[in-house]
Amino acid sequence: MNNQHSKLFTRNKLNPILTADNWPYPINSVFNAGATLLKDGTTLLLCRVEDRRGLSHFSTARSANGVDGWLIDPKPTLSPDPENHPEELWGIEDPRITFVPELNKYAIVYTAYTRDGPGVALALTEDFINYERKGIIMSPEDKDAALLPYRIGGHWALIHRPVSAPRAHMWISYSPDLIHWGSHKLMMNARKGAWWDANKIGLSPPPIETSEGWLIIYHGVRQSCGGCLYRLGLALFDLEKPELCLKRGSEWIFAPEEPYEQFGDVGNVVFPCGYTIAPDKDTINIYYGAADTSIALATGKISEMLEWLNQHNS
Ligand code: BMA
Repeated sequence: MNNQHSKLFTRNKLNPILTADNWPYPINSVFNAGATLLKDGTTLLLCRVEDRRGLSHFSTARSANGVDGWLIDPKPTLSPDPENHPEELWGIEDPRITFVPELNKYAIVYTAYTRDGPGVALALTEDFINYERKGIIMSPEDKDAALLPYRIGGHWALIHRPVSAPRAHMWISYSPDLIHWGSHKLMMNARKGAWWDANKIGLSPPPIETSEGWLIIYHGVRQSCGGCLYRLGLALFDLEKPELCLKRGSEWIFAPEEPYEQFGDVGNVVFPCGYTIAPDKDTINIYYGAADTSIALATGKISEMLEWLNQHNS
């Protein structure tokens, strides 16, 4: 399909780049991966792996070029630990990675599937081998969260998506210590009516820092008789006051079009949780879960996303 929103991103010819068949142990599916570029240039994906009971854990996959030649953990790197962390009773899902220079650690913000629904949990790691869990930081029902890489006005900032049924909007909260969170502010609301992003939206990967502001890729969930349809949009927020929306795109920029996105355990889902940025500081590799079944890659340019927002600000 050659429509306008395809132009911002090019799907990789090798898509889907990771599937259950690549895994060194039996699993159901692998999708919704956090991503980061390690100091030696290796692309690391922290993959959500769903086992054959339906519960999820995380495994890492490493690649020199971010496309193929993946080295996958022979066993999970982070498994749910319900004995010590009861909030992880039904698994851990959808990790977002932020490197935090002040701590010299990666912050992993993920969904902990509690007895009462999904909540937001935080763990820190230096090496993706040992993890320091901080526990649940946003009670259920809340998900789609990521940490900003540095303090804003002395406070850490967390974007997240609490549910106030039947609607769900993006919020931002602040903390002096990564544990106690407050100063909650509505960041961006789901639109209403027939819009593609009506009723339910959420942050996709962590915000992208640009000279113009925090560039955010978010998902809109269209609920219809045929099921849910997950599509992606763009918005820009103030660097120093990230709850302040500067621009919001009218149209979606990426949607399920390929068979591996349309068909799977949950069809019609594209769900990025991570990206890497090339040394040119413009080329961006977006890693997304496709139909809750596999991991796919699309490449674009940050400059073109910002330009598109100028033209499609609603
Ligand atoms: C969302 C999240 C994602 C999932 C998507 C589609 O609510 O739970 O993990 O990919 O639904 O099923």
